[in-house]
Amino acid sequence: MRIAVLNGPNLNLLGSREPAIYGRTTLAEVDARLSDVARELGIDIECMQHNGEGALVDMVHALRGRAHGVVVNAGAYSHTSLALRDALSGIALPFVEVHISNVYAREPERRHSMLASAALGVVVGLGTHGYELALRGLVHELRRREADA
Ligand code: CA2
Repeated sequence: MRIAVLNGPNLNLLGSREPAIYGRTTLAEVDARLSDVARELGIDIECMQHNGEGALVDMVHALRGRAHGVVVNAGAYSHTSLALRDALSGIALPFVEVHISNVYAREPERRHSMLASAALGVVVGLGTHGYELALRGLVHELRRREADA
């Protein structure tokens, strides 16, 4: 089983700025932790980050036939990008949306997600640990589906 982990704009800055909101863990540390969890679960993961909306759409398209599911923190594009939702829906892979911060406790414009209605699930406000929870939840669900098939 292969899971893709996609991060969107500015998440490359994790750990360096705004620690009160996003914590002190870097994206490289998040990716390293997810690799350990993937090994424990016996799956393959690939972690990617891009700042551009079109590049993220291209990355999603490239997952078709290569991945079984996606963990995605699309950053600010989560709130705006119909294109990204179309891409995720288009490849028809289950995905879990992650937000490090509790977007519902922040500015009103962060309270709506373009992706959530198409997601298998959403993990919000649990810091960078949310990526691990999303990965474990996604793999659990994919294995349940495999067992039912
Ligand atoms: O809470 C999240 O994970 C967000 O997806 C993060 C996005 C924000 O636009 C969403 O509303 C919620 C922002 C990512 C920017 O990350 C930074 C990290 C450190 C310093 C500056 C930005």
